[in-house]
Amino acid sequence: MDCAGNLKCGQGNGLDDNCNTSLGFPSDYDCCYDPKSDAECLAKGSNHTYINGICFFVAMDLFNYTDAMVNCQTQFGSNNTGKLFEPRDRSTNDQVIQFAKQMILPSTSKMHIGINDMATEGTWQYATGGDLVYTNWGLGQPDNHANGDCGQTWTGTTWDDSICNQKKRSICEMI
Ligand SMILES: [Ca+2]
Ligand SMILES: [Ca+2]
Repeated sequence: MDCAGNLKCGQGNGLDDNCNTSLGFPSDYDCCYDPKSDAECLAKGSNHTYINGICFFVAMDLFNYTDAMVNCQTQFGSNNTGKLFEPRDRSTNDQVIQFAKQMILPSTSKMHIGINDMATEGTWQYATGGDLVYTNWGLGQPDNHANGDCGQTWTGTTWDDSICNQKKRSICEMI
């Protein structure tokens, strides 16, 4: 069953923990759509959106990268339930960044995202660990300009590497 979008396995959406066994809901829609989580996410405020089964938040306060990571951890109700946005597929990347850019002015402002090469120059990893499984670098990026080790949004839905100490808005993702 193709449950692309709004899928949360084992959380009352009609599928078991592995998303491969229907628990008896009458239709694919009922099976795959989780309005409870959607509503709960959107109810947290206008800076929130629910995309492909995950809640996202655009943090308007300006933080450096490290402080942005800490800020994201508490944005979804309790400690350590959030992280900087870690894009893992084109669909989610494009929708989340497009949403975030609608929330900010000017929309060309850059935002922190949860990728960096702080540990090893040139080896980009997610902020919570692991090699990137998808990339959407802008033209000529990453270029390590000014020893930039932290990912930020750029033109369209692309990414750029930039200076970690720059204070800017950020995109948070619920874990
Ligand atoms: Ca770098
Ligand atoms: Ca760059």
